[in-house]
Amino acid sequence: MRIGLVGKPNVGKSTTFAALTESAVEIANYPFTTIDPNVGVTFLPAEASCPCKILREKREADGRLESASSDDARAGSLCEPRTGTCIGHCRTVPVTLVDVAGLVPGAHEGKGRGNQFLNDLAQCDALIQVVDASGGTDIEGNPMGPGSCDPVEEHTFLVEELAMWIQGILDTGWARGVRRVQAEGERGLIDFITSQLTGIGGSESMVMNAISAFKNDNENLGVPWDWNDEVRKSLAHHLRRAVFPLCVAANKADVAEAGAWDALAVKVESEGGILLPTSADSELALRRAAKAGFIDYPPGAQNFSLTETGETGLNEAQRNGLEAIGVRLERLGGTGLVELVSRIVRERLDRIVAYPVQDEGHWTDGDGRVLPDALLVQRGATAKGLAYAVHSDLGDGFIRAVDGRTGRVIGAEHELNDNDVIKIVAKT
Ligand SMILES: Nc1nc2c(ncn2[C@@H]2O[C@H](COP(=O)(O)OP(=O)(O)O)[C@@H](O)[C@H]2O)c(=O)[nH]1
Ligand SMILES: [Mg+2]
Repeated sequence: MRIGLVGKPNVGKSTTFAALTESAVEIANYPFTTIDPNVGVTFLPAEASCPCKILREKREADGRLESASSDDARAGSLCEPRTGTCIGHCRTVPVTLVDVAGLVPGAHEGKGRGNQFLNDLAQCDALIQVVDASGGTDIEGNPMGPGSCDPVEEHTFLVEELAMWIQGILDTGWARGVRRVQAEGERGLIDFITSQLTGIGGSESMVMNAISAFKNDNENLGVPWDWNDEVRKSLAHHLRRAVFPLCVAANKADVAEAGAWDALAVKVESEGGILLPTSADSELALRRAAKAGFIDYPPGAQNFSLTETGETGLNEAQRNGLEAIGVRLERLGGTGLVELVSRIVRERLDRIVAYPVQDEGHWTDGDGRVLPDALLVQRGATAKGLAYAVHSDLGDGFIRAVDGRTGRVIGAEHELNDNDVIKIVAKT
């Protein structure tokens, strides 16, 4: 699962990236955080309580465990996550973020750092466009003073750039595509487009969805060999929406005027996206204060509280700074960042969380580690699909699975539910 941060310069992409990945790097020491400075891992709170809550309830009921003491740093959690954390049964799951710099006019033709930009983009499952909701910078990112630039224009520019990129990929083989349509009809069209787009993450089902939306949008289409540039551009837009769902962080919301992002929200939502107002620099300041031990600020929280260390250790200026951020949070309902990424994962990418284990009774791995992994899988994924997500050998050797909650044996095609605990039995 990989989400790209895109947008013109100076809108807050790197701030968003630093805020969302920094603490993660610290907590998990995740190996690929260091491979590339613009790729990192963020940890999102799972929607449902970690199944370790059930383990604790069972053990307490059996008299094998005292209830958690009020000074328990894990607030009752019993699991042992290999990555991320679990406090108070709030489990976090890893999502890779990429700071995709280099959007300039002509990026789709490789202008500027365009080629790097396109390579980074190609591997993403979804995109977040960070826009300057305060309208304080021009299209090249030069500071202009609030309200001097239109966020809708910023968004239109990006979606055009993306559509031109995809159209370029389609057009490269268009004559060949047309011959396939002449020989095989609609099937040929789907196969041709899918083969053109697999390199950037396009699948057959994405292409089919895009084509059907494209047909709904364009009456009297005629045959593909008659589709002019404008029609192919419309197709490219639909393909882009399917392959790269785009949501918007209306950033610098803290300094934007009320209503500054309303027009853009309408546009983004009409294209199937989500827009939330965000304040990346507030999130960054809060993560840093939390890391220093001054505040309690769990991921995704809408507010924070001073710790004892904070009460005694903060100087006047720091205290005032945090107070000012508190006022912003109140107005905006949080910094918006974790909520935006979480909603993209759940609603746009339709992911649920599954907990693979080796021991279906104790919910442990081979080393006795309790609920070591929380994996994001597509809603509708099967038990065998989960096996493949863990390891291809486990998928290839799949025999059956066991539902850890009920103890029932389930087959390869059994569809998983959110928060399932699953043991996979495979030939080795
Ligand atoms: N007021 C305000 N400024 C922000 C916010 N996020 C980022 N900035 C500032 O915007 C400028 C550009 O940020 P940066 O992350 O480097 O933008 P990038 O070029 O898109 O990566 C920096 O001065 C940030 O401190 C925000 O939420 N509110
Ligand atoms: Mg940057």
